[in-house]
Amino acid sequence: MRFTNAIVRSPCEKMTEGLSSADLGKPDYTLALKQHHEYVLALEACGLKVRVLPPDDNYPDSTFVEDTALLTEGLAIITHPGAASRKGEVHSMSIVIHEFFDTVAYILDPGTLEAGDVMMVGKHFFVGLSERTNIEGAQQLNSILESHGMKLTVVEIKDMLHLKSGVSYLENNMLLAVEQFESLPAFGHLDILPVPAQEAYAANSVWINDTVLVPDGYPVTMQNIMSAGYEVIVLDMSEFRKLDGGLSCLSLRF
Ligand code: CIR
Repeated sequence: MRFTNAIVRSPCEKMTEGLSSADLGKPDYTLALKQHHEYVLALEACGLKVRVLPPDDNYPDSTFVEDTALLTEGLAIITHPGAASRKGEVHSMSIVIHEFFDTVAYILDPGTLEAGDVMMVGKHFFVGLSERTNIEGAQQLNSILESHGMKLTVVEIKDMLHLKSGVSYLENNMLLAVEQFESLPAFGHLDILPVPAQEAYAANSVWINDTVLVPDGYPVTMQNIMSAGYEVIVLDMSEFRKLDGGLSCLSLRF
């Protein structure tokens, strides 16, 4: 598989009012803009054409575009975020997605789903049930994927925002995972690259065309990923981490 495109949204000044459980203080907007720019450059270095959407102060968390859509080959699914302050983010994203996809499906009330809870492993998807993604949302996603020849497995998650806060698929059958997922039967067919507890934030790393984006400051995980044969690009994510955001959250890749 190769990705050719990405959609990102520049952080808005109101990001300082974004949702957070991190207790790391407010993000510095100027630094966040710089880090976001570096992120875009990294996507381009991986060969992606990047569509940069303008900041949207109506939605403090709108830079975390990953949660608004699930993009698969030939099919886009617009989500229905579980966080009240984020539900409206999907409207402008839906317009952009229609430029790229002919087939677009929607998650609807009472279903909630944020795509940070969805991990793609080829044509097999995994969805985490979280405070943002409920069983109705997962069931709707299952019906949509099934009708397009894809499969969904539900996994329970605990003590994290989204499934992909703790697990990332690096292609080549390789799963980067924190301890709670290391021996989960649902992932039994995958090779596990464990992430030590003190580096849990780095479990959200992103495979793009054989390069892995890794957050700065997690040397064990970075070394493990390199030893597994991947090129890595290290990115400072300090300001997004303050809002519980990881590398995958900042883009839609397809
Ligand atoms: C939120 O709580 O919704 C944002 N502050 C962070 C979203 C991170 N998104 C992701 O993990 N996919």
